[in-house]
Amino acid sequence: MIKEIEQLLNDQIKYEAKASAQYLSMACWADTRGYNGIADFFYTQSEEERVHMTKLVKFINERSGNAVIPAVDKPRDDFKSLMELFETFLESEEFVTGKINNVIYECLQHKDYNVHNFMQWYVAEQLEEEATARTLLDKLKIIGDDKSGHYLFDRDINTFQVAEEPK
Ligand code: OFO
Repeated sequence: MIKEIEQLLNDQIKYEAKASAQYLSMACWADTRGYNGIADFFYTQSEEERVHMTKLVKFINERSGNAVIPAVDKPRDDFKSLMELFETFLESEEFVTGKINNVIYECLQHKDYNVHNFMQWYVAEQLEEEATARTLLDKLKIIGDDKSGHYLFDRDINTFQVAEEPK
């Protein structure tokens, strides 16, 4: 495996681990404030990010590279509102998308079409996750500060059109 690309994939492991920890922290925030639906949503998101991380770990190791498991900083847990919680979700997804686009760009520079092909799964996944984050944020903007709206949002979040993992 090309060393520069291996390093970028290892960096990507860190970003997926960071997202997983962040969403677990967001699940805790919601869980301790009575938002059980939102908590479930973020527990699931956290698991998914862990799967994304493991997929990279295995890919690197199977191609005779060395996956490095990173330390992860303490995630944020100081959200002032549901709006801030979901803004953080969208920001996190946009950040990861930017990093994935950079891996794709470097794959093309190095003519590494193998990794380029592998990363297409992540491109599709990011599209879905960003769309989900925007949809949920749009709904919260409609609801504003209305407490009964928050109650319904929490109750229905897992019935909104939430994207599935690409195959
Ligand atoms: Fe790993 O899927 Fe989003 O961040």
